[in-house]
Amino acid sequence: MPIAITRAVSRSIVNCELTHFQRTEIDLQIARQQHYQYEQALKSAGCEIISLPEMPDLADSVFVEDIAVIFDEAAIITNPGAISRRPETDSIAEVLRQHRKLIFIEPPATIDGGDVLVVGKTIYIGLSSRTNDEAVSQMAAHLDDFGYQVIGVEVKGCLHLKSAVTKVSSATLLINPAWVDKSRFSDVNFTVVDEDEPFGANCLSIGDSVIYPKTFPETRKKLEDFGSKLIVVDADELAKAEGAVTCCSLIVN
Ligand code: CIR
Repeated sequence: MPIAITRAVSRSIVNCELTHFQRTEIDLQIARQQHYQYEQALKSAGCEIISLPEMPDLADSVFVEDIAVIFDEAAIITNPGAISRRPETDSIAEVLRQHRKLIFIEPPATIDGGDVLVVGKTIYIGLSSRTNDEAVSQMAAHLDDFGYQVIGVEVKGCLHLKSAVTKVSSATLLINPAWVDKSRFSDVNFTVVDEDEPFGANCLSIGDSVIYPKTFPETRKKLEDFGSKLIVVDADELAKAEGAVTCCSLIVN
């Protein structure tokens, strides 16, 4: 059974980092209710949940995806691109140490897990405002031994690579081609987001389930064709903090 690591929404979420969004009011109670619903969705996708306690002073700590990248062979602990997020790494490392050998990304490399898309043995790394070329080099050096190929991909107009493209299944990517160049990905099929739903490219695929936000009904219709079990969640409140459904968990298979 896969394990999903989550962390409770911080009471300081209103002070979250924002890159492409204007700050709008975030209702903590609603954000926590929606996060609870997300954890239930992870359970119905077959995960056991490790729900970590709130970190009151770390505004973005609910977005655990950015702090690690987990492979069968090891877990990479990132050096997050936003300085405010670097204190999140110690406690995630402590949890993952029980499941995997740890590898640490070191400065001057910076990388957020939201910029890492693993498709089989190919690892696409978004070159975003959070993730730099040095991180691509360090990831390649660490992961080459395990047989992975690491490819840096330019991202524009959004926070992370996985704002622009995620996996619906092992062979199909859900993509917003305005933010990332489709031709950078090989041996995959694409489903393109509805043109009125640019933020709809982030889905979380676990086994034969796909967790997807309520907010993007037209793109959702396209996902229904895949025969995956679609689990629809309300994720609007944390979306105001520039977070989406992959961001709020780390999956240990
Ligand atoms: C940040 O800017 O770091 C947070 N406010 C949002 C992080 C979302 N994480 C993700 O897309 N993986």
